[in-house]
Order: sequence, then structure tokens, then C-alpha cells
Amino acid sequence: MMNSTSKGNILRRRMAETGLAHVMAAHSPLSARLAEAAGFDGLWASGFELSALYGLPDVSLVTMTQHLDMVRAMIERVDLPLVADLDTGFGNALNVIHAIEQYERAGVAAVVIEDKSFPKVTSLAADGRQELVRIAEFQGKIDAAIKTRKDPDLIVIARTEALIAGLGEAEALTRAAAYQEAGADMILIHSKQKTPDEVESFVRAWTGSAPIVIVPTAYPEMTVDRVKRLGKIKLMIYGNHAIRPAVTAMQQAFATILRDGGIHNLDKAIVPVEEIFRLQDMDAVKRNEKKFLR
Ligand code: SPV
Ligand code: MG
Repeated sequence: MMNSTSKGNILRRRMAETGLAHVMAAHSPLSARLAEAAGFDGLWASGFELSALYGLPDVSLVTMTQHLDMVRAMIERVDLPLVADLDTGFGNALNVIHAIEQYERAGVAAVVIEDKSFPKVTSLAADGRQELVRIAEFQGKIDAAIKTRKDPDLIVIARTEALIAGLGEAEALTRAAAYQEAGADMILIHSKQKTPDEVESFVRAWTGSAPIVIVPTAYPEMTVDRVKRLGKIKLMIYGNHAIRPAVTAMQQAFATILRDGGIHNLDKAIVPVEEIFRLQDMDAVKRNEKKFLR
């Protein structure tokens, strides 16, 4: 049954209306709220960002439960549709079934499942050990996701890591076509090359009907103009652009305090405490105190 108010439906409509939706990484309700206020179309519940938040590498150490808890916490504090990074689906097709049940109930708009073996190694690490599962095995995972979702608008995105694993464009195209055949709504093609060439070549060669998703972290020259010229790409994920600016800001602030012998210089350069109050909805506390504390 179609559900015109589901988050999946909202994100589908956004892609149809704009031709390209912009989805910002988030690792906390606070970062999610900042992305929403900035005007992004959706949030990317990035496994990389959450791993980094725990001070851990993105190699399947953070559990599904930890990720799901954060997804729920973010969804409680924003209206934006959320694209959940399910990594490998946390195991085989049986784990995928469980994950889809849980994440759909949590209210996500979309899920991304990648064709690496569990435990995975983060994609952008130079010389990372990258092992892919068999095509048929991954088709089973996509099929399981499609058949488990209750809302047909929940977007199931199949992510191929063929280029990341160095297997070449032909393998990436074969896998993408097989995943579309298994029912995937969209194909995420990932690349760690420093220029957009590899992904542009894949997009030009792609003849499938499933729209493409990209995460241009490694190839920042892939501007929105360039993406639009290519066509076929309907979703752009800014993969780690919440955690990296946060780290830059904290590193600079901490160094400034120790260098200056106090917070006096830094104080002028950072948001006042009142801005944090605003982001926490302190106004609601005041309003409710007036109304209900008797
Ligand atoms: C993530 O943000 O967790 C991703 C994108 O999966 S990447 O880290 O580039 O693999
Ligand atoms: Mg990830």
C-alpha cells in the first residue's frame, strides 16, 4: 500500500521534483539538526562518522544496535528523511531481514547495503582489504530487503564496491545490473580515485533504469553542475562532511586555548552559549515551566 507521508515517499518526491537530492552526513541529533537548518534534503546516517565519533575505525566494530540507536535519536529530533548506511547488512541475508524490519520501524527513508563481505573495511583507506561477496549472494540480500519492507516507498539502494576493490568498470556494471534485477531501487557506485573520471565513465556506460547515487568524498571536483550534466545521478551523499569540519573546529579551538593561556580569544570566535540553548530548544523549557510548574 502506498503511503504518501512516509519518509521514503518524501525523499522519492524530492528527487523527482529537483532531479538531484543533497544528503548530508550526520553522526548525532545535533549534527542532524544543523544539516536540516542548512537546507539539505536528507541525512546520511554514516557508519564512518559514527565509528569516528566512538574513536574507532570503520571496520564493522560499531554494532547494528549502536547505529540504530543513533538513527532513532536523530529521527526524533529532525523531520528530514534519513538514508541509513547499513554497511554489509550486518551479515548475510538473514541479518538483512532483521535490519530492514528494525530500520523501517525506526522511520528511515532509505537503506544502503554494500556488496562487501562482513566484517567490512572502510572504503577510502589506501590499500584497504576489500573483499566482495558473490553476485548471487548479494542479489539474495537485496531480494530479502525488498521482500521484507512493508512500505514499497522505502528506498533500497544497492552499493557496489567493485571500483573500490579494483575490479574495474565491467565488473561494476555487471554487479549493478544484477542488483537492479534483484529489485534495487537505486545503485550507489563508490570510488576512491582522486578525480571524477572513474565514476563519470561508469555513469555514462550505465544503461540500467535504476538512478545512481554517489559519494564524491575522494573526488571533490565532482561539482553539482558536473553531476547534473551527466544526468542519471539522483542522490548525492556528502559522506563525512559533518565529522571533518567538527574535527577541524575542535583541533583549532583546543590549540588556541592552550596557546593563548585562556579562552579569552577563542570566546569571540565561537558561537555563544545562547546558540546552543537555541539548538537544544531551551525556549520550550521556559514555556513549559510557565505553563505547568505550579
Ligand atoms: C560512510 O560514510 O560510512 C560511507 C561512505 O559508507 S565511505 O566512508 O566513503 O565509504
Ligand atoms: Mg559506511
